[in-house]
Amino acid sequence: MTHPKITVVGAGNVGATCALWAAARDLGDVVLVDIVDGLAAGKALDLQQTAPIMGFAHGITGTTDYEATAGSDLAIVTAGLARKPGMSRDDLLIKNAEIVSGIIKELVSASPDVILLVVSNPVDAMTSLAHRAGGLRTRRVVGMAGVLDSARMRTFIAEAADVSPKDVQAYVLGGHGDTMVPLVRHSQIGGVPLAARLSAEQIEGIVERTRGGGAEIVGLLKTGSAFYAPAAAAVTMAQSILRDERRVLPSAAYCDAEYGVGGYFVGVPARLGTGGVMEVLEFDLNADERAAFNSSVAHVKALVEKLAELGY
Ligand code: 2OP
Repeated sequence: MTHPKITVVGAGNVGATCALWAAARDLGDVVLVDIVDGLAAGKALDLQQTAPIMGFAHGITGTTDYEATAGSDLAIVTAGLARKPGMSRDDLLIKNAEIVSGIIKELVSASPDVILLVVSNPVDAMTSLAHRAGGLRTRRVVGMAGVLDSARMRTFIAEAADVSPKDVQAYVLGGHGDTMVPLVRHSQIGGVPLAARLSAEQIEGIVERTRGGGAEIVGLLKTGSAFYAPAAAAVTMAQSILRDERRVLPSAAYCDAEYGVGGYFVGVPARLGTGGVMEVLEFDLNADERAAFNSSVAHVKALVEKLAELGY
């Protein structure tokens, strides 16, 4: 695609930063949408005026009207409430279900071939809702979570090991919440297992800080949640899809037989390229990892079933 069209729904901190990162990487023409009059248009105009300085060629526009999103190749959905200190992501379920459901219907009506990349929380449940509300094939719907959680884990490992975060590989699977599963055994520093360089206490501390990574930032900001790293994670996934990079990235992807999940969107390694999720890759999980993963999946299933009871 020479000029992919990317819609970003929600011009708050996450959405506006997605537009910024997408523009900086010259991914395509960006349409930023928000219900608040002037918000998307103002931020888009401001971002467009960085083009001469940052050197990107694509355009950015802002609107309240979904007609302007028509023919989008990919849509990043960031709209919805963010949590406040003391809240869990699950506390956003009902309100964000109402918001996201309406957005998905508008998006797919204007762009029947769109790929949906969901960021709104609780993201595994919102991704499942987006799939049902949009009626798209499962591979064309994916949620952003594992790239963010893994980036946090990689950052903490790099800090503790005094190495570049670029040379740290870490994987976090399962739901994007307190039950997420940092896979210590599959994480490495330049190919070297963590245990070769970090103590058991350090590793346990990193696992706990990763699980609490979102809440740590909410506690500091007090008025909302993280947005720079979530946006960078979403745009990295979008780039792999739009440029057919076929990166293997932890993503909330549809799993049926995979990992024995049985038909839900949950965080797993996914090969992202043209058409969205090309493949779910299966890690070898030991008994403890499998138990933690199954527990996380069960939590996601409970949220999805709660949405189904409410008609989503
Ligand atoms: C986070 O973990 C917002 O869920 C996102 O920061």
